[in-house]
Amino acid sequence: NGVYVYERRTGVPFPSALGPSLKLCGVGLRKKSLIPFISFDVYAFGVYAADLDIKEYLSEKYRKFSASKLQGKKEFTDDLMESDIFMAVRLQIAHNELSIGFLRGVFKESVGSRLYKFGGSDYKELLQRFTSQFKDEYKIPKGSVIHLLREKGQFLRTLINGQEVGSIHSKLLCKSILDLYVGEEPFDEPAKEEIENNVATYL
Ligand code: DAO
Ligand code: DAO
Repeated sequence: NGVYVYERRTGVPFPSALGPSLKLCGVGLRKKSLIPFISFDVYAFGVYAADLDIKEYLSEKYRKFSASKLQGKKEFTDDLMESDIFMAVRLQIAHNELSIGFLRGVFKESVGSRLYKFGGSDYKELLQRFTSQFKDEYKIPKGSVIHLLREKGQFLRTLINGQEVGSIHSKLLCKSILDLYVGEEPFDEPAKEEIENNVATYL
């Protein structure tokens, strides 16, 4: 509907809604450090969730709490990550010189650590399926937009500049991806707080 929220450090605009059901809950920045004190911006992100799904899955349990009580409540974010709520993360690449091979390595490390944290031993095959979606021939200059959709039934669907590159049915993978943004050690802590607050307004 033409309303945007801007990620303040990169100036990247995020539509306040995606399609008829996904509402923007928070925006943030994914950085990557190479050596201590030296880091660069990888992408700006926006986290979206279907407001009606939040109501359906979380209202009964959490409606009685104020937003400030829910802030930092691990059970609340765990339920958000595990319920069958339609969600999406929209990423906009903030850097011009990133090769797909380099990014694949970065994502392998982050997503791999979460798959291992939640899934234990047999995570390698799933990680391989996820990262092999990002083929060397894709071009992702600065400004490229990637959508990671957690669809009903726990499918993780990936779109690069509007083109679908794959869909993987795995609750563990969906949870692991969302954990990067709203879990215990998120990429951007203030963004996580903003997401928690906005999700609470849909209860
Ligand atoms: O930021 O470490 C991370 C995890 C990001 C999840 C995967 C994002 C997919 C981006 C694909 C771009 C390259 C083709
Ligand atoms: O801009 O890359 C793009 C394509 C738009 C993808 C956004 C996904 C929104 C999904 C909404 C579905 C509603 C049922």
